[in-house]
Amino acid sequence: MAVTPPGTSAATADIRIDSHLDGAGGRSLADDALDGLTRPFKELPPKHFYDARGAELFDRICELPEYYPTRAERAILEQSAAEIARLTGAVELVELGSGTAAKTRVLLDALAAAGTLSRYVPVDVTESMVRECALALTSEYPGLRVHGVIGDFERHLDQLPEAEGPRIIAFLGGTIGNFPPGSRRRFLREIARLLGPEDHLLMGTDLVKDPSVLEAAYDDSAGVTAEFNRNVLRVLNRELDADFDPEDFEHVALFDRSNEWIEMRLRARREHTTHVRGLDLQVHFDAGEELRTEISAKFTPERLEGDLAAAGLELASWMTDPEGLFALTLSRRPSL
Ligand code: SAH
Ligand code: AVI
Repeated sequence: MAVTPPGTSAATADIRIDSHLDGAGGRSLADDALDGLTRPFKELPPKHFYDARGAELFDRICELPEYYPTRAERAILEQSAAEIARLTGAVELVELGSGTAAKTRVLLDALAAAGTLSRYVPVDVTESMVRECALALTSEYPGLRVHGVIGDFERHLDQLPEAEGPRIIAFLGGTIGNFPPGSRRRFLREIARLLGPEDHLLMGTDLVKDPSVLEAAYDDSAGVTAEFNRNVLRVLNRELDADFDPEDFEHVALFDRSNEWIEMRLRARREHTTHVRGLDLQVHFDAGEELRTEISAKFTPERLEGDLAAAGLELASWMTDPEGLFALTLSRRPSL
C-alpha cells in the first residue's frame, strides 16, 4: 500500500486514511520521556507501549486465561449488540483506540443486520493497525466505507470526519481506565462535545473486584504482560537512541486499593545509569527504583456515573456480563 505522508490523506473507493502523526508524534514521545524520566517519581504514559510489537503483545494478552476483560466485554457485546443497534440507529461507528477491531465486528454485524451501517472510523496511534483494519473490514463488509484516522485521540479528536448521521463513538476495552481521574473527566468532556443530539458514547469499563483477580490479570503466569510492559523500553531504545536493557527491569503490577486502580511499574533490578542519546539525557536508577508505566482504573457504577455527569453526559444503558466483571455503557447528551 502507498505510504501516506504525515498530515495528508489517501483514498480508494471504500477506504480513506488520514494521518496526523507527523514529527509531532515523535516529539510527543521525546517530550513525554524528557518530562517523565526526570521526575522524582519516574513515569511514562501508556500510549507508547503500542508499536507493532506492543500491539502484537496486547493481542496475546487478550487471549490469556487471566486477562478476563476482553472475553467479558465480548460476551456483553454478543448479548447486547442488537439492542445497541436498535437504540442508536447508528449509521456510523467511530472507534477510539480501535486496535485490531476484533470485538468491533460484533457491533458492525448488528448494525449491518439492522440495515443502518454505512461507515466505520477507526482511530489509533498505531499506523499498521488502522491500515490493516481498513483493508480487512472493507473486504468483510461489502459496501462499508472505512475512514481511518492515524492519530492520538488526546490531540486529534478535532480531526474526526463530520458525522453523516446518527453515530456511536465507541471507546472499548477499558482504555478510559488508563487516564488518571482528572484527565479522564477532561477527555470525556471532549468526547461529549463531539456528540450531536442523535449520537451515543459506547464505553467499556473494567469493574472493581477481588484484588487477586485483578493482579493476576496484569501479571500473568506466561509473562506476556511483563514483556508488554518492558516493550516501552525497546520503543525508547529505537526511537530515542536509548540504551535500556529491558532485562534490568522487573515487571510489577499491583492493585492500589485506595485509588482502585492497577499500577504497572518497571523496577530496576540494580543501580545503573541509562543514556537517552536522542535527548542527550542520562537517567539514573537506584536499585529497586520504579518507573510507572500505566494505571488501569477499575470502576464502580457510582464512579462511572459521576464521571459521565461531570462530562455533561447521562447514562442511557448499563450492560454487564453474567459474572459482573466488566461494564459496557451507552450514554448521550441530555435533551434540553
Ligand atoms: N479497543 C481495543 C484495543 C485496546 S488496546 C480493545 O478493546 O481490545 C488500546 C488501543 O488504543 C491500542 O490499539 C493503542 O494503539 C491505542 N491507543 C492508546 N493510546 C492512544 C492514543 N493516545 N491515541 C490513539 N490510540 C491510542
Ligand atoms: C488497553 N488497556 C485498557 C489495557 C488495560 O487493561 O489497562 C492495557 C493493558 N495493560 C496491561 N494489560 C493490558
